[in-house]
Amino acid sequence: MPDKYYLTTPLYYVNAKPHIGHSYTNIAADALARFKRLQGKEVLFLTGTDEHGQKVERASREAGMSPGGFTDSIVPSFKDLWQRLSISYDDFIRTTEKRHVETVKAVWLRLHEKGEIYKDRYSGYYCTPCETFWTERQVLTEKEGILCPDCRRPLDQIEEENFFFRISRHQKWLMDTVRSGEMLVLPETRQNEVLGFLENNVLQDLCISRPKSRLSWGIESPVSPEHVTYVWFDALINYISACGYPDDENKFRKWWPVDVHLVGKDILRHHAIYWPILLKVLDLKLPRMIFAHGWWVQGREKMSKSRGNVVDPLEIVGRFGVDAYRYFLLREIPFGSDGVFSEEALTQRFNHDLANDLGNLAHRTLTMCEKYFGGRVPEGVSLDCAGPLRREAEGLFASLDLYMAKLDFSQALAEIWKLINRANKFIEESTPWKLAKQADLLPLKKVLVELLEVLRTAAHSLSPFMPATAEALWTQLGMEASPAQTPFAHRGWGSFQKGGKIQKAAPLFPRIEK
Ligand code: ME8
Repeated sequence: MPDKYYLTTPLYYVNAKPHIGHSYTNIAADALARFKRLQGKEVLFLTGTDEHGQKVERASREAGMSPGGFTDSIVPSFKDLWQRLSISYDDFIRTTEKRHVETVKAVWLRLHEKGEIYKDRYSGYYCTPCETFWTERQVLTEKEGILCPDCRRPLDQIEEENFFFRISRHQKWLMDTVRSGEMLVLPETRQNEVLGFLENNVLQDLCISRPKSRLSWGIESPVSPEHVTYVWFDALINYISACGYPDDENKFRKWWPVDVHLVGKDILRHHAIYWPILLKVLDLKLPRMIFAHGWWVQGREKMSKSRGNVVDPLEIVGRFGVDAYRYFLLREIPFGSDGVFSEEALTQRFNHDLANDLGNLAHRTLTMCEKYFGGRVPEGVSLDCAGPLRREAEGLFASLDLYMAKLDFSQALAEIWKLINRANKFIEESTPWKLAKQADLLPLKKVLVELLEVLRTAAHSLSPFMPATAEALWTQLGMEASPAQTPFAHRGWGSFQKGGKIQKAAPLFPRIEK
């Protein structure tokens, strides 16, 4: 198994500030990156911003700013949000950076040398919110006018001289590649969508430029100074420019191919069709996996900046806390499905899962340590007196490996909660308050140590998902180091054999009264 793990998020458009949808992909990517680090992998977690194109140019004009000044003013709102949400990215790439611009130009030249591009007249439609070209055959003709088949917003009709990338002849190869699983497209519904698209459409060569007379905010083509690069063609290349293509061969060899591209289902086609074809033509390896997750919706519409129906993550985090927000997004819906964001559902998860299940287990266990043993971990309980929870606690890591390999964050969290709830039940069954009245305290000690071991396992396994909570719980247990620095290989049952001192603090999740 390779020791490196390279994962990416989309590069977000900077036409407006980030919303819940963007935070969703980055929180999922962060949980995965942290999980892989705990598995002992060296991780490159890449995120960033997509700064060129008509949509950003238009937004900058509306803001009365130059495109460069405008993008510089928006990028910090992404970086600040990622910091607030504990997103542990290793690299943040902006498509306006020199390292990226040079790679895009190198790709243009390579395609030109190989005879893979040609100039022709483009006659069709363009959707600025989606930054997508549409042909006459693909658009929706409704009484409101000619609409984008993806977002149902009005299209611009365009007629311009552009460069095209020959992709049509790769259709059969791509279908075979997707079918064989050589490039995994997940979940399965999305794989079927890609295959369905390829079966039902003749792949048209991809337009990769815009005339400068129409759009100046883009990377100039080294093949034609009258053209800039089409924003999608520009943006996709970030995944190789960030890891050194083409000049830093060592870096590129180390990280490429990417292990997973995390994207929303809205941009599946760009990643699962155009991108692998470009890689093939450049003689580069394909992504190992593309995972297209679902959408957070409001009413029946996708939450999006241009529809103006977005929820501000900072506002929610201000009231519920970062980890509750992370937990909710990852637990509430399976990663491939759509979900409705509601504060009622978040409050319910907060009170039920976090305050009652996890919070109470920690609070009750630590209170009993204080009450019966003066805040110390009871001593004299040997490791081999395995109680009923040990097997489940140790088995948890294997289940997590299994579910995280499928990016099933929700089920991974459900497995952790199975252990937490099993431990809560164990308290009821073993009635420690009665055991405390017996002359022989060994049975009580065993129960408490067992519970502390479970809390340690919970903190350890929760650390990719809820890093601050895991740290706080770890500290309350009197543990040293940090869960994020303790590889999963050290599963650690028996950590409390030598006793120790707990540091009980305020409840982790005080209930929210409605
Ligand atoms: O498409 N629910 O950028 P973008 C879930 N720049 N996820 C959502 C979401 C929602 N309602 N709304 C957005 C672009 N997302 C291009 C990408 S990549 C080389 C270029 C997330 O700012 C989701 O990951 O429109 C989606 O794919 C992405 O944001 C789109 O971000």
